[in-house]
Amino acid sequence: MSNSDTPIVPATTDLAFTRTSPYGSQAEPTYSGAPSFLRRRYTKDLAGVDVAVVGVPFDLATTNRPGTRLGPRAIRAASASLAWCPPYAWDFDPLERLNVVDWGDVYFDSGRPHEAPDAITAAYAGILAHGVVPLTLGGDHFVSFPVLRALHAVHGPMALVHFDAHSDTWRDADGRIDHGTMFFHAARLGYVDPAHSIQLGMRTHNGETHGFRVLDARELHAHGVDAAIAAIRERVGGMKCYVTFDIDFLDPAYAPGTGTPVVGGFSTHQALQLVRGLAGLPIVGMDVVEVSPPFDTSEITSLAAASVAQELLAALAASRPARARGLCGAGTRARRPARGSARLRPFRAPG
Ligand SMILES: [Mn+2]
Repeated sequence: MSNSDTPIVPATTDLAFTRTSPYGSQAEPTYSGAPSFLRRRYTKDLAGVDVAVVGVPFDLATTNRPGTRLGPRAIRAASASLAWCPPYAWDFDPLERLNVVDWGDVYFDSGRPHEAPDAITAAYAGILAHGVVPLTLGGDHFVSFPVLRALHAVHGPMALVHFDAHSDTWRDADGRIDHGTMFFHAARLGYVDPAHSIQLGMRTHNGETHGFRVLDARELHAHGVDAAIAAIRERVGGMKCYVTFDIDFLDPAYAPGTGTPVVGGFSTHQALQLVRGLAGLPIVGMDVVEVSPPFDTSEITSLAAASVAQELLAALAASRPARARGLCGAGTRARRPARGSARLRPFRAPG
């Protein structure tokens, strides 16, 4: 807290319904109130909105442990502890630059699982008609497929930036609903352009890359975060891109609550650094998937997912112009940034 004249006093509760401005970070008791993502307004009204947070509680495509249908709710709950101040590394509050709302969850009939993909795509088509960037909370990783299908109808082929322990490009028959094959289908159908796409963190075998650049776990561990960021930015170029973050990119020590954990992964610190490196890319959609709360411990995984999602918002906001500061409640400490700046707070060594 740098606003020494502003005490950390919760002004109200249920900001999901009671907030008076769509902008800014505002304190609310972490343990109470309606748990919208980052305490944003809970609404289906997307007029003037920049980013719609959308839950897709679908976990019928998982090949191992289920439970990610409970992911959106858990990520929202964990995000309550992040909502009172901007993400630490940045010199601005992304929520002062972006009008972000929580749209709630996509509905589908769990008794008709094969209809779910079309239901998800149809819901996103309606959301995208308002010109928003969707930030999806999964759900298992299959949900990226119906979301990409809706985005492709608006934006055409996209670059995919994919963090995961798994490539999810294993060959598969048309129409199968599987959380390990949807990027094979997405490439085959032209939703994503492998020549501009990059997959990071893989540590499971797949003999085929289908033209994707695969920066696997060994290469990422060996050459580090900065080299990976350079590789991402070179690969994407100026193409519109979709960022998908499977929480199992993280090592199980940092994300135990997931369906198909694989050891030898990455820390939350490394993940946040990588996401910061996406600042300025032309992101048209993003997701954080595969959080399975029944396998989580102490909300480690859902907090990691909420933090990655918050950092994705900052990466998107970094290239947006600063707007005049709105009403900021207790807990806001961001300084007004220069127009269009994308600055990280400088690091100063102690002493
Ligand atoms: Mn995975």
